[in-house]
Amino acid sequence: MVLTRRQMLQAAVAAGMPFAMGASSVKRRPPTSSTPFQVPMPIPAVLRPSHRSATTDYYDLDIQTARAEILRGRPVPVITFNGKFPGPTIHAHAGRRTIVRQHNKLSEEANVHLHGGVVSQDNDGLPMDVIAPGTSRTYVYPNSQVAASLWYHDHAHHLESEHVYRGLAGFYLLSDAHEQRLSLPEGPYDVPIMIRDAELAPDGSLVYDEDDFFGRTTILVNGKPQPYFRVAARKYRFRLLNGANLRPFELNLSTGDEFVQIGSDRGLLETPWRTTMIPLSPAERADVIVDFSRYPLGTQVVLRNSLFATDTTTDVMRFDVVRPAPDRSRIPERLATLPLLQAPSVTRKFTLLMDPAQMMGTINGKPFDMNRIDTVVKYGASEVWEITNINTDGAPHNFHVHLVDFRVLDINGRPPDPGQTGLKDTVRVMPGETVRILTTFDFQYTGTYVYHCHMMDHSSMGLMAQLRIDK
Ligand SMILES: [Cu+2]
Repeated sequence: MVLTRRQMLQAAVAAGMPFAMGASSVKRRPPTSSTPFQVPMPIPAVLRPSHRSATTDYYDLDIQTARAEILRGRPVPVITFNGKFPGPTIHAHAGRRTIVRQHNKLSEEANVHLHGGVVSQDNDGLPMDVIAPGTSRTYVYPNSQVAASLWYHDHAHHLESEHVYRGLAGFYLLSDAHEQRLSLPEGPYDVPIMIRDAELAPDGSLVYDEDDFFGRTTILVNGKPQPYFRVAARKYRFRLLNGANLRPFELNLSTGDEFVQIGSDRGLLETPWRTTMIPLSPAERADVIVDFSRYPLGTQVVLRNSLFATDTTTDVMRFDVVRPAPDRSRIPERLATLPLLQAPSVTRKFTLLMDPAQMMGTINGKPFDMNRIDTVVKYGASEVWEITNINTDGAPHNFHVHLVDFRVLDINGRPPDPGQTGLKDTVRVMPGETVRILTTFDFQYTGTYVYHCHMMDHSSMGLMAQLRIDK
């Protein structure tokens, strides 16, 4: 009998092997896995507005198939915004509106969700609110929130997972006057880095095999496998985004040196957090400063992953320190003032489960149903949500709520690391963990939104539910 990878994993789990052990028992090196650090890391191009008014920047994006060289010299089909893999970066500024007209040139539905955006229900790109093939849709983003590293991606239900996997994702970097006054590294020294995994066929094309965590053994950074990036011996700000469908990362530097984390999902931390390890589950962001002035020219510093890491998923990318450069940027000891936590009036409990035998994900025992509202919240209410990963096979989850940001109170009763104490919209929930978050539902809008696991294979298989905020 030939076992599928899934059956092998289930056998490993039944034998009491933890998830990570399961990984090593079934891992295989795909024929295309290449030597790391052979290609430069591209920086996604910044999208230019189609036009500007006194209050608004207008953009046009085509959702279209295209070809990309994931492996050098082998163009393969991908699904893109404007033909770019990953999509172009949108720059936005608080107080100025962004309006994006999306043209769906695919032969199937798609839509666009601004992850982390405080936007009305009609502009949120909810799973059932899709752009029919051959039509256009305009999304309005008011940008009335603090500076943050956001991103946009497809969210059409049952399609989002494969669409994002094949390339429908890009950065949306929102700045504001406060952030600009801080003298953080900027311009060419402020670099978005989207990290994900993929399974590549021998011809270099993307293989999408639903929920196949262990098959995705190639790490891509801004669309290229384990690239290198030439840096000056000075401070850089990196906007780290986990753009993977399933894979959580724990990132470190090969020198053992610290990152200075200055921000998380929804903006700056109150104070910089010096740490040697950055955890990043799918859709989470971490803004970090790395100071390369501490290294002699010629130094190579590898960004590494230590979570569920195998021989091909340990090295993420390499920074090569190649030139001196002046540096007037600084890292203030006070970055932001976060809103005070409000006393909660409601506590709710949520269990997250992915049942691989049924290929079904559930929250509180129920798979997603567009005709069911699972949670009704009063506008302005402060609530604690207690989220438990009840998978017993070692599968990690995470938890994302649209519209709002939240604060992580504790993880299994222990306070989170300082890097997790800022404004969050996605939080990792490892097997057996219970994470308590607190939010006040006063984000300008009422209406229906969703909350879900952001391991997109899981959400597309039902690990999602609906929230209605009532006046
Ligand atoms: Cu999940």
